[in-house]
Amino acid sequence: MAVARWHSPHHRQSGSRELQAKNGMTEHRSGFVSIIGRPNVGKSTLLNALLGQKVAAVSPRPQTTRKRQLGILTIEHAQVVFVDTPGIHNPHHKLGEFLNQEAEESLQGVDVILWLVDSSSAPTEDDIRIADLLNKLPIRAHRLLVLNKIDTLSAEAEGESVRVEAFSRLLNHADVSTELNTGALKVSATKRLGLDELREKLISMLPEGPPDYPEEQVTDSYERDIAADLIRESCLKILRDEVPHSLAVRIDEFKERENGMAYIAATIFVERESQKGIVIGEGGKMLKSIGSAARKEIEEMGGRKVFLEVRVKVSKDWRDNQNMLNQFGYIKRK
Ligand SMILES: Nc1nc2c(ncn2[C@@H]2O[C@H](COP(=O)(O)OP(=O)(O)OP(=O)(O)O)[C@@H](O)[C@H]2O)c(=O)[nH]1
Ligand SMILES: [Mg+2]
Repeated sequence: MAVARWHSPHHRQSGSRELQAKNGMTEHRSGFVSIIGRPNVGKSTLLNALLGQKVAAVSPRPQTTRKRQLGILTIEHAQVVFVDTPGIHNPHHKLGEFLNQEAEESLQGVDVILWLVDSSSAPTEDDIRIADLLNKLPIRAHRLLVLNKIDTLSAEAEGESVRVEAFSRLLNHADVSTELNTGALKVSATKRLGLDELREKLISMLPEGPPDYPEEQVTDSYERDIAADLIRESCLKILRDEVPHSLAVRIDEFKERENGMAYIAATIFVERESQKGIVIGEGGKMLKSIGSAARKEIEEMGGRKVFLEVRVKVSKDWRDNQNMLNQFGYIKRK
């Protein structure tokens, strides 16, 4: 997989493309689309579905995504650089503050802000918080309201329009594209409904210009960072209680072996001794299933066999410990 470092949208090289656009030399469009929304609405699922490949961890639990991540879609007439972000919520730890900051910073300097909402429930406090942020934005990027999970709504059209109305009412309408009642902006990321229309709508909102990234590049994340997220994803899916939120994963070693396999050693950090016991499970059973589910995902991502070794360590209350947050790369950029 082609990977590179995070590039802030502010740092993209846009000079040449502005010139090209001015000269009318191209009808190619390119730009940045931030996907924001409260936790668990399906932002990362939507990103993966739009790209047609998995670059972002996904789970049924909130706060799966912890860092901004680019997903780059290159097609013949356009390049869309999606920014997947952590869910915006009411924070209870330093970690939560970091997550919100990651998401809020992604509102700056992008061409389109895609506000993804969960159509299976009425707007929540977090949705209101996000709408307020969007209404207060000094620089007006295009904003687009998209309803996800329409597969969960009953067949009566009434359910959909009630939801569209409830969410769009939260926005200051002067310059919002909500495309009410067109059906174009109601999607199901898991059932792949409405994605072609959404993609074309987004492209039409981007400026003309050449691509910012090489066509083979699909994300800005290193494979080892995605591997850490996939291990955390498998914990989030397999563990039942509150433990998953107290989890962080560090990759200690990532080596390509001559036989074509990769060797990965990772540590799962939890906040308390009791949680360590839960993650390891009776006779190490739980850790074994976490490791084997993660290994499969990492193998699929890299297209090669992986030998994965995982251990568990306690780092007391790390979610409120700035040093530990730094170690895991949850570092405020400003
Ligand atoms: N029924 C249904 N479920 C969906 C759909 N899209 C996503 N989901 C589910 O919603 C859950 C959350 O998905 P994520 O993609 O991790 O959500 P997120 O918004 O990235 O969450 P955070 O990273 O925690 O902010 C997962 O269980 C998905 O399978 C959809 O269109 N329909
Ligand atoms: Mg996510």
